[in-house]
Amino acid sequence: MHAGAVKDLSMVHEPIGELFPKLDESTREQWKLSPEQIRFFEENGYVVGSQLLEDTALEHLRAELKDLMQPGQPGNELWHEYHSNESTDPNQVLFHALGAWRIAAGFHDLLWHPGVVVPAQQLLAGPVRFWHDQLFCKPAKHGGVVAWHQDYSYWTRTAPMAHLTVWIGLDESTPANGCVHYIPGSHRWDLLPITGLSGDMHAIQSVLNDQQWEQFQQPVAVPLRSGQCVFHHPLTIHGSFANLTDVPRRATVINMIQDGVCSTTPDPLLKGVDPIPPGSQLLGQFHPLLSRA
Ligand SMILES: O=C(O)CCC(=O)C(=O)O
Repeated sequence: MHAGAVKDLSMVHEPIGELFPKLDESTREQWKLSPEQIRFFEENGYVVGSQLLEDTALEHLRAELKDLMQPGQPGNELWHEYHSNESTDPNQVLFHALGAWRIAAGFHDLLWHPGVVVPAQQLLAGPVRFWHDQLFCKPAKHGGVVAWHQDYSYWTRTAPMAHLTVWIGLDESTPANGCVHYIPGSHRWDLLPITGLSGDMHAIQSVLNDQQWEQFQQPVAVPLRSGQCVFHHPLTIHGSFANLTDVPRRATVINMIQDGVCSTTPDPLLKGVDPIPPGSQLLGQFHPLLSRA
């Protein structure tokens, strides 16, 4: 390792610390989604999950995040993507980065949180693998939007579509500070093209048909407590508005796949990783199995 380099935590495929509860058979039931929650997900394409993080864990992750958001921090070379501001407007800042789990122990261990893994096993109906993580942070007063999109528009380099996202708030999120909004039922729509993640909130409107346009008029805001989570389907349209309040809105996202999802491209799936040939499964250093059951 050269001076300033940090250990790449992607080589460790189990929790390193004690920050989060462990998954064991005696506690598995308490993390399960109820049949009503599963029905809600099937009907709407998203469902609010458990309170994953209490104060100590939240403070730990926020402290790690503060360091991760410093552009010159050690471990910089490990990011797959790093945008201090994904929008081009300094008054609409969206910090967005992929790869925190490789650099910071708390974000690493969060992948194995039973409140993530147990519901993911239920919703993906099988063993769960890690795809990648994301940080989405909007500063106070000049936080930008996350434009309406379907996650799978960005993921067609992997198939079949058996993906799941969990969004975990590191601050309380409200309609005022830019909580996530969903279009219920849009997980039954066809795949739409990429229309952009930042800047123009409504860019997706240009690709909607009349029926989709009508459904699009009824977005649902999902305000969450700090440390609470929400799961969504890879086709569910979602986005979040600007943050002009006096408080930040920071979140971390874990994207998961059912074990068996394959690469569809000879190119690297993420910047800085070896390619996985088309037709071969995602596995190895960057795609640990999070659960076997
Ligand atoms: O943080 C946000 O507002 C949106 C996050 C997002 O797009 C996602 O979880 O897929």
